[in-house]
Amino acid sequence: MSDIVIYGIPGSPYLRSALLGLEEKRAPYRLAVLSMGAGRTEEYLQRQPFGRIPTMEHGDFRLYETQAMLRYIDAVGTGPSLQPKDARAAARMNQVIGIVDWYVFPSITVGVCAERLMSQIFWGRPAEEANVATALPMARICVRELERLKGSAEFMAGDTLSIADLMLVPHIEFFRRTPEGMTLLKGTSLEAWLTRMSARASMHATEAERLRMIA
Ligand SMILES: N[C@@H](CCC(=O)N[C@@H](CS)C(=O)NCC(=O)O)C(=O)O
Repeated sequence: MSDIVIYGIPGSPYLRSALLGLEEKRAPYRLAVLSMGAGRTEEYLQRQPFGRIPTMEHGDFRLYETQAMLRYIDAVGTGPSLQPKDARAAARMNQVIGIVDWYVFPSITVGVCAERLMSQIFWGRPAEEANVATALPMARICVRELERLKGSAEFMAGDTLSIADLMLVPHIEFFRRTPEGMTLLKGTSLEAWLTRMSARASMHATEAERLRMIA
């Protein structure tokens, strides 16, 4: 079987999640770097009709939606499983994945991180304070709830690394680079989890600057 190809733009948290899965599973892959705006081209919309990043190709099989990619990578790759067998841990993993897609991404990533860290690149303007202020209440709930769900476990869904960690960590890593994220995460067990996650080889291998250099 050919290598997995992932299409995306370095710096995208969802792209990083997919790459983290490939690195953790030590699956051979190639990153096809897209330019800014490529997600809107006819060619890309054939791959992902919603214009979102990343997408995946494995031989003649094409896939989008990051959590689906991670489940596929887990199934075809070798190494320890990224999905708990225990029913409750698996449900917790799925719950965290849902929280990332529905609450973390719009509030933490779009509302705070994109405004604070990317507004010039994305929109050619400084951060819009009103957007940050609107996003913060939801961001606060995300941090509080993710902490509660993790409890004293080492990972988001128990004692072993799972897709929940890989989906969440790029967003939280991004968040800690903002003043709001630094304040909200300070001293929490989520911050300690982020520090542990950041020490993993997969996190180093998927740093945006590194990906850009390799590309
Ligand atoms: N549900 C999608 C979300 C992907 C997503 O929203 N990616 C962002 C980049 S991190 C994106 O493509 N943004 C472009 C846009 O909003 O137009 C997935 O899991 O892959």
